[in-house]
Amino acid sequence: MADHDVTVIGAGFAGLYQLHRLRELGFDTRVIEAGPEVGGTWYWNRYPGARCDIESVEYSYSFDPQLEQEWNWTERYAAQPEILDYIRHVADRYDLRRDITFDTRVTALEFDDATNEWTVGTDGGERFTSRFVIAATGCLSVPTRPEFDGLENFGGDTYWTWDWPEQGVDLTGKRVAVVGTGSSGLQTITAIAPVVGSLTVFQRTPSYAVPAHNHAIDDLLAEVKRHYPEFRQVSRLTRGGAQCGEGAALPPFFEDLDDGTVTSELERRWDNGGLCYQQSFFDLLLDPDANDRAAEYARARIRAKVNDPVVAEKLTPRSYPIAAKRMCVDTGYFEVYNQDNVELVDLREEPLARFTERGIVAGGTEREFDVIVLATGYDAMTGALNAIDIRHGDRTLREKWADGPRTYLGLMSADFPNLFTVTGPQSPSVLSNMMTSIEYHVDWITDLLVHLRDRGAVRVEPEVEAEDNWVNTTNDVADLTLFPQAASWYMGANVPGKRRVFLPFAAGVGAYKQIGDGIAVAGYHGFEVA
Ligand code: NA7
Repeated sequence: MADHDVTVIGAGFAGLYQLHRLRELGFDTRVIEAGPEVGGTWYWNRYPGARCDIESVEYSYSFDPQLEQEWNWTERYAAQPEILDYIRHVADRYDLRRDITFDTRVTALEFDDATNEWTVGTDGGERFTSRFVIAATGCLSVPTRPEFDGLENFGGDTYWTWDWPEQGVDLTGKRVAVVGTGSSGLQTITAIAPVVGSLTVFQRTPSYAVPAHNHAIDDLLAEVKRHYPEFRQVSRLTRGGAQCGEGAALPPFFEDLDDGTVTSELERRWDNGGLCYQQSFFDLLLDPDANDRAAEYARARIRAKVNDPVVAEKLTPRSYPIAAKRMCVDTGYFEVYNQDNVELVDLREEPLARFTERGIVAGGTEREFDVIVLATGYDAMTGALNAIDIRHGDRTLREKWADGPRTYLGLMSADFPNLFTVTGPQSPSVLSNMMTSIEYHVDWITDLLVHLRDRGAVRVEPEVEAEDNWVNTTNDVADLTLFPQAASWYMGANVPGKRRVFLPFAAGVGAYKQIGDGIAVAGYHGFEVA
């Protein structure tokens, strides 16, 4: 008999909820967490200004109506400390910590056909067996570490956004460089600009960023709480797992709108703020004309914020369709460049050559700094799984996925039985409100484990044909969209040597739920159970 029924890897939002569900149902469950605390991405990403870009009323658990009613978010978009408080509260409220082993990383998984169990190996040297393993390892949890020439020679302080010191860093009056202008870079830059002595931003690609219009949410929260269950039902059937203030209404098709309405629709969305701008038209990521209009409107709004037209031009994204790379949500980012002590270095014009003891050489100029902040991103969606030596027989999952991930529903991979991924590749995950996707996957996996237990089954895996069909479907959907036109982490394009395939399932959370529900109702069609 295995040491545990289920091993869950990771104690972020997904791992905690998975533990709660399984324990309630009597499964002996153990969670292994690399960090010293619960929270996953919200534990590690404590850089200045770190904030969620999905609204708080949506980015929260829905499984317990009492929790939903009792927890009070303070802002429309919650900052990292408040989200971490919430996760800690959940861990304590449901007494989850007693089944979590902290400061321990799963390094190896090996499946034994004779026992239908996984042997789990950790970096602490422990080995134990588990009937099932659920990887709740996060989609953006393994940072890339670009090989910057001479980085180790820098004599000042270097910080990565994903590993910011818990006690914080005093940047008052310091000469600071930031490399990277995705969400992490933008948020850091905006937060530190008021206190630093000088700030130099090294930008390779400008980001489309929509203003957050963040504010206190007392009234909105009270309103949502009055009908929270119905509110959640609606969110689960939307494309992005969040309503964008529009309820169940679908966005209009671009070609159905006259010119004036197109502009007013864009203006309304932009002024409301946030990622929902990309919902301006249903076909914004399908129709190049729709995308061009939304992009041009965004560019004009961005340019209008920056006083120096040369700097404004450098900050204006042009090289890819809007929203084909993850958009950012900003709280005064572009206005930072109106400060006299802020410089933007466009790495396309002035390539980054090397780091030196004193600073950074780009475009033949050495600039000197006290502190360098690196906000250079993640090996998204497959990084955490590929970091574990996952073996069945003479094959590893890494080898199987060398040309891109192969999964059924983003939940399992053929020939790797009894191993599940929460928000895995080829599921909507990073294109959605992660909380909606996490809860759906955890509930789906839990139902399947109960189904197996009820039948005395000990093994489940996808049929190869079902998996092939799902891979093709995922690719076909992606090919209908403009997503592949951007060199994004959705495509694996930010990791040297990573195969470029579109990683998430792009047809939306609502469509995915209908497929997933249908497969379950049909007796887990496409899965082999033994
Ligand atoms: P992102 O969005 O991947 O951003 C990373 C940034 O770092 C981006 O601007 C990159 O430029 C830049 N980068 C990466 N490597 C280099 C090198 N070698 N030289 C210069 N610049 C570089 O990561 P984030 O952490 O900001 O956000 C991740 C997600 O977290 C975000 O999308 C939200 O979902 C939450 P590039 O664009 O590749 O030219």
